[in-house]
Amino acid sequence: MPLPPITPHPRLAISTEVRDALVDGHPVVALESTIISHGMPYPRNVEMAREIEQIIRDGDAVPATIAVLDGVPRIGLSGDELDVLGSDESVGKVSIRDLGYVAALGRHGATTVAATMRLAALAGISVFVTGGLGGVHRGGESSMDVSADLTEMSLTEVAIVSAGVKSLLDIGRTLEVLETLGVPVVVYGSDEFPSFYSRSSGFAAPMRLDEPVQIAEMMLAKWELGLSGAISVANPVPAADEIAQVEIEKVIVAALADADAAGVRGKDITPYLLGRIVELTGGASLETNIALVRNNARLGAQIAVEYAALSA
Ligand code: PSU
Ligand code: MN
Repeated sequence: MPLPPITPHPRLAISTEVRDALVDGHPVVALESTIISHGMPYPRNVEMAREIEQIIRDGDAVPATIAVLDGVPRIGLSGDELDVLGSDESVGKVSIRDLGYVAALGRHGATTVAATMRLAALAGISVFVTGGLGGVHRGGESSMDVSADLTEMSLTEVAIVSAGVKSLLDIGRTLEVLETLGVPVVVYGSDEFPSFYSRSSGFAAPMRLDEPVQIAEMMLAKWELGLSGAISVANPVPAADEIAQVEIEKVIVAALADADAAGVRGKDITPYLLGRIVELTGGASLETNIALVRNNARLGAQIAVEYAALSA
């Protein structure tokens, strides 16, 4: 077996399949695990995780789902390990600040966008697919509840494909913070920034590209210029699967009121709201959520294939 181009990081456990792909310069797509453990109910979460991995494979790339198991950051998981993440109640939500803690204590952790990005970059993976980004929460200008996903994007060299930012966050302030942090936001094939459940948000696309190869060229150009940090690629949910903005807005307002009444704060807010929105929409939001992740997986694989070709 050929040796990896760089010494593998001593704190990471990279699966054989992912390591071989990285050594060969084959396209690899990282996937997060908070969406599995804290973003969707069991067993749909595990079914989604397996299906997404298959979509990436069908797109000629290797999937690398990332999580912490027994304190070890793992890059590339087995089907059984996905099942543990989806069903074991002891799996915590791990963002950047939590990584050292769960690693030292030997715990399981589902990694957020921020933590997954960092681990993907440590492993040498350049493309990452998720559902929605964290951002500035509504009222964040006084609560200061701003996801570490945003600061991490200013640091880590990964292209991250999402369906935009949910309107349970403050989309306008989230876009402003990303601009301040120097993070480019590229909308794929649309002039409007998407709001996760909907193709529209009321905010214009800061940048627009229509071809995966253009996104790969932008990755290369940005990073060769020494501009570290991520490229946020926002991929609007397919029209057939979207929930109209006016409709989801009513549900979000109700869910936010419920969170307030229940006293939910900090890292528990996003999982709580996602669960409540699924209940209030009678499951429709879950179908939209799964559809948009599928759509992101298809685009992510295409970008990874183009980027691998350009980097060869
Ligand atoms: N948005 C979703 N589903 C999710 C998340 C966001 O539609 O599962 C998760 C992601 O892992 C994201 C995290 O990184 O929530 C943000 O949490 P916080 O705001 O606590 O940083
Ligand atoms: Mn927060």
